[in-house]
Amino acid sequence: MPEITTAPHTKVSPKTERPKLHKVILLNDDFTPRDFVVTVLKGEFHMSEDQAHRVMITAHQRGVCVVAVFTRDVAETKATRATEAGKAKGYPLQFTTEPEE
Ligand code: TYC
Repeated sequence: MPEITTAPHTKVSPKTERPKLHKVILLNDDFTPRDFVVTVLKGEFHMSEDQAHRVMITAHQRGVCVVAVFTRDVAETKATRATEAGKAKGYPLQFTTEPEE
């Protein structure tokens, strides 16, 4: 009987690592009008009226709400643009980003 020797299995490592996703987080404040928050969410994050209203109310009631996740660059750009939209109207509206675990 001929003996068959097989080469040891080598671990295949993926060539491209998946980029870590970053959360965009909406922070509540006491001054920004609710309707304005909804408008920004719809404009910058392409949400429906219903989705945007839900996210706004969650931040209003709990202090913060995760809006969406993106690659780091996109998350930071969107958070900056949305925060600037509030600033342009004199509102303290804030969006921040945080890496996902
Ligand atoms: N708390 C604000 C108000 O009562 C509305 C608001 C909701 C502001 C969510 C920011 O992320 C926010 N006018």
